[in-house]
Amino acid sequence: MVPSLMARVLSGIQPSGDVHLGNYVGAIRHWVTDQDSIDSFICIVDLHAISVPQDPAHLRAQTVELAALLLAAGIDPDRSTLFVQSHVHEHAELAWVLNCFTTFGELRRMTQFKEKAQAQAEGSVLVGLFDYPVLQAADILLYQADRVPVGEDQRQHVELTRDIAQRFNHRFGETFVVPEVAIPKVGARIMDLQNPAAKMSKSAESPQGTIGVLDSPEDVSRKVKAAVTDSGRDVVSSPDKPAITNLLTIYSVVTGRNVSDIEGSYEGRGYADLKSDLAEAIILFLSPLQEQYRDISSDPGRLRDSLELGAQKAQKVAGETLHAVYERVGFVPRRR
Ligand code: ATP
Ligand code: LTN
Repeated sequence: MVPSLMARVLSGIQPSGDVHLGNYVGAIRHWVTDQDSIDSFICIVDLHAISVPQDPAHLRAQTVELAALLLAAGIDPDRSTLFVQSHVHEHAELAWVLNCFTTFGELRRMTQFKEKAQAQAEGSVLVGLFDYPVLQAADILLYQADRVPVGEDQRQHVELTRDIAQRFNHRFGETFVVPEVAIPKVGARIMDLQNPAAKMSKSAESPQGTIGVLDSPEDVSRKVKAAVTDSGRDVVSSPDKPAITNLLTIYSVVTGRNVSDIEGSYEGRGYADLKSDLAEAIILFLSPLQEQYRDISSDPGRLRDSLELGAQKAQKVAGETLHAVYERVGFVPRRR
């Protein structure tokens, strides 16, 4: 296997909020299956997380939990490069340089910033929140990533990354790979159990509608039973039945059966049967992941070793890129 012949892909995930079924089936599972065909870098973005206030102990615990979950899901630290952003100081350093090649106007136009800033009084909007996309550009450009898989809401940040890379390359000669945005085909988009019009999300107001991958069987049953349903009583997937459609999608994802097959087996039965079977199916689906998670969490030394290996592999690539950048912008090299 020659890594340089495989596409390099960088994924970022925030250690804020509990990982839910949507994150798992929509993103993490793909990272696991793609490990053999791509050169995968997976970055737990703790520097980004502090762009909104965080409790230190909570942030630390969430970062460790996310790392353990990714390993439990099957990310192999030998095949993929899994690391914590703050372990690789080159991220913050490149972000500074890129700040000097990004305009105030560009950042002011970022939709995510506008939305998040609008929700707060001006006096409390942090500069880090404004600068968030530049740090994201540094994450991507340090690794010379060919592709960046993100949801639609992050497209604008990757477009900005491309602009910054092109600007830098134009001024100083080829330095960065200009990355492509990869928006995954919608496929299984899991919706909130309490509001099937909104996607299941870490930042949802009510945790009732979100199934955490570490939820206990009791919590899963309770949430599935409390899920909103549609009028009527036929178990069918259709545009006028968004709630039942979502339950059937989840059923299909966790069992591998297709939706029409599942519909067939509920002919003449009602929503209650569907819900109790679905709860069982989700519990069964999550159980190996939870078992692996417990196993990995019980050995903090091994977890730290995996993250150390990831940081070393990441830093090797990041260091080379930063070195080239420093040279190009005119910094005097340090005597080795
Ligand atoms: P937040 O609520 O803070 O935006 P989130 O739950 O939407 O968080 P992200 O961190 O934005 O999660 O996304 C992590 C990954 O999970 C992305 O690749 C995203 O496409 C995927 N993902 C998030 N929610 C869902 C969902 N409901 N169904 C399928 N995939 C999802
Ligand atoms: N902003 C992204 C998280 C993120 C990211 C990245 C994604 C930070 N750095 C680099 C891809 C590549 C989010 O909120 N999902």
